[in-house]
Amino acid sequence: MAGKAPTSSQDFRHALLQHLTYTMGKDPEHAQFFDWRMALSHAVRDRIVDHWVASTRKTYEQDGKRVYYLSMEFLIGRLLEDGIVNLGLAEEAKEALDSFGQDYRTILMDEPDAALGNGGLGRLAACFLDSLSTIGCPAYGYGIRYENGLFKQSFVDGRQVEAAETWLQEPHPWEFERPEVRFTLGFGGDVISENGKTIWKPSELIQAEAFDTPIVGWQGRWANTLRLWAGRAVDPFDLGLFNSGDFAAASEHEALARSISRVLYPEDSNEAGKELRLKQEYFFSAASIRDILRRFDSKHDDIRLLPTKVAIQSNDTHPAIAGPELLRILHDERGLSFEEAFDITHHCMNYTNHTLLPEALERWDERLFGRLLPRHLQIIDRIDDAHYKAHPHRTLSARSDGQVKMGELSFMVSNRVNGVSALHTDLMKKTVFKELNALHPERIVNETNGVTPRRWLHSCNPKLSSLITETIGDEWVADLEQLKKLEPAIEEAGWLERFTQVKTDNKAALCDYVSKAHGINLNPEAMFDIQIKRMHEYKRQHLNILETIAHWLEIKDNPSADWVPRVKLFAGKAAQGYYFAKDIIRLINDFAKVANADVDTRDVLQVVFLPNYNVTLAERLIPAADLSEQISTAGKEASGTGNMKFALNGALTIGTLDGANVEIREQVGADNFFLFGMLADEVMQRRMMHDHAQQAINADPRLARALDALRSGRFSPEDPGRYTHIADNLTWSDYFLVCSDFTDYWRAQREVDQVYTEPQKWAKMAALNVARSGWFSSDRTIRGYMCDIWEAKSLIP
Ligand code: Z57
Repeated sequence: MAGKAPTSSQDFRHALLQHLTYTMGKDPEHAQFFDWRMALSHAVRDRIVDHWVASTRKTYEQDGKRVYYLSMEFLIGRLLEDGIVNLGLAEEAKEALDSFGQDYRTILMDEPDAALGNGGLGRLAACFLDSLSTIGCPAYGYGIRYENGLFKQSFVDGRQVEAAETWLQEPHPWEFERPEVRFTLGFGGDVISENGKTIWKPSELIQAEAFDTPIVGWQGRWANTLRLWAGRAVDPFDLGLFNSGDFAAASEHEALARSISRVLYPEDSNEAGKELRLKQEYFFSAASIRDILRRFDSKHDDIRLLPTKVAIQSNDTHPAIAGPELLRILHDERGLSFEEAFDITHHCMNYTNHTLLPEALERWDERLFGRLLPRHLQIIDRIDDAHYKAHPHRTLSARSDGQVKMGELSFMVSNRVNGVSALHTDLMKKTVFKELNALHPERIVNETNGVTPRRWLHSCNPKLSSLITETIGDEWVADLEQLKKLEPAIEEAGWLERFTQVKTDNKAALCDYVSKAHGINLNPEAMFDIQIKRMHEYKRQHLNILETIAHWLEIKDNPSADWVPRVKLFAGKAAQGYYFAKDIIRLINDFAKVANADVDTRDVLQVVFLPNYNVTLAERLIPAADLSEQISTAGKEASGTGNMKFALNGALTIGTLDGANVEIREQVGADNFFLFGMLADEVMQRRMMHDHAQQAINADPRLARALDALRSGRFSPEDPGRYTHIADNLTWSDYFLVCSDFTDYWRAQREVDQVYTEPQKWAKMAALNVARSGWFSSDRTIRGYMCDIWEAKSLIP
């Protein structure tokens, strides 16, 4: 691949100074962190652009099949370190900054996270972008350029408080505005018939403007584009109104148009159901479809070839309207028959399902849908009719009970539908898509999720990365299965000690950070037990805290016994309106306050809920973890990806047989995994028992005592009734079976304690987790999509 020759550190220093001077207009004497970060970003960006231009040129020349990954979320985090690491510029950058008396890490950490996502689904999209570029698959990510990303979380008296996130307030060096790439899109209006043709006449128009971010892969061999759409007014400013003195009304169009890309909906595994959300979905799907067709048309004049050049992946149902939109353009605007338009659409579209939770499956009221997208509603009916004709015995449809069902719709228009772990795919076939799967048994495939080893090991855990590279060479970074080669080394004299030292150092670094950022001194000798993920009842942070409370009570019974010291760390955001989840946060904070002040227990138990969980915080926490909490109710977590990051960084998992935990346990070995809890089918059985919670409580005095402690008000003396409703919920309803799994969770936790007292054994188990986690690379996942779903090829020779 062409591109600039490898740079010497002198060259890099020069580039940095050039940008500081001519891009930022600053003298080194007066430059702030921000100026240095921008100068460094531009110096790195220049090198990325060389690869990017070369890749784009090659994609056009070869005209291979392109992959289009449509996603409402891309949780990409910081990009500067990513670019530096992927291009191998770390040494040069450090030296260059050093020579100006600037601290490299401080500059890197000055960058705000691009938090254009909520959690797993958005982070998966970001890992996929990294892997697509590393593999050299020609691909575009398409999404929305939210002006405000995921809200910032802080705690006031232990309660979550949300504030707007403003990542674009400072200039963002990674994007290229493309004012020439604009599409006008419509909403509302009527559908009319004109000499046999159906025409949609929208009543409201809006423009989508493209912003491109280059995504460079490992060692710069390839770079793809993340194209994000921003809302713009067709007619931004009304001079007449302005001159008549109505200044606000004069800019109203622009304000309204911009509102479409203003905020990221903060729901995760939960439906938003708002009109603006549906508008966002159509806005970015329709703009992307136009862009895809424009690119195709520039080279081809036979639209029937579209499926040989275009594979579209819908990340969940959020972009599902892309299907009917493509169909509409082919049929209404380009004059293909409905059947042919459907056939072409069907061969381009694919859909990934990420949840079986009924409350997360998108459904739109047909009146709302018909008001915004009248023609699409008709097209959905025709898809339903066609499907019914082909399968007269089918009972479900994309539109029924006054709703448009985006899951069914996505299934019907897609060539492939995939789940995100083996268990999840299996359950998809047995539950939500049972009937559709029987009609189309070849359609559902599994692609177990993965994570990028560049960010989630090499970059976030440099010490472990160095140890691995010293042991087996550096090819593992782009070929993670090579971690297997560590297994013989684990047996060699001294290796496990070095491995343990890395963890110790990482824990010390985390202690340092927590002390500086939050004034809390953690015990670095303790086991670091971490649960970090979105707050949700199915993820059962309350199971964790309940067990912690029970354990604390036991320690208090006998403070001088030989307890295994633990630091329990939590982090995660709750959706603004999810009050139960917010109360669990508050409970953890309230309990932490009591426990951390307790002289009887504080040497062996500390509890901390770190605010504002984001990608950057995950990068600090995961390398320092001893124990990874993956304790969802079996059958509820589609996959999980944090679970993979922990195992890859040498944490042991305590977990249920849910999502990808099943495959992690298979890979690392049952002996190296702390399993507990009911299986997915046992969960379904148990829930039918009307008094499952009371039975569990009656059988386990520790559980009963922990619930009593909640009810006693001792964690909120100023408001003793604060947590009664949580205890009541668990006692009388407990949909997620916290009580029923408590006893076995307790047992597994004591086993964890036991093993932790044998450092050699623990270290070996942890090292085996690293050595056997190679399969969880998102490179493996993307190769699976390329082969089973997209029929796409790498363009790296
Ligand atoms: C989301 O982050 C996930 C599923 C959803 O339906 C929505 Br909406 C958001 C998550 C799953 O909960 C995880 O189990 C999974 O690992 C992740 O998507 C990526 O597949």
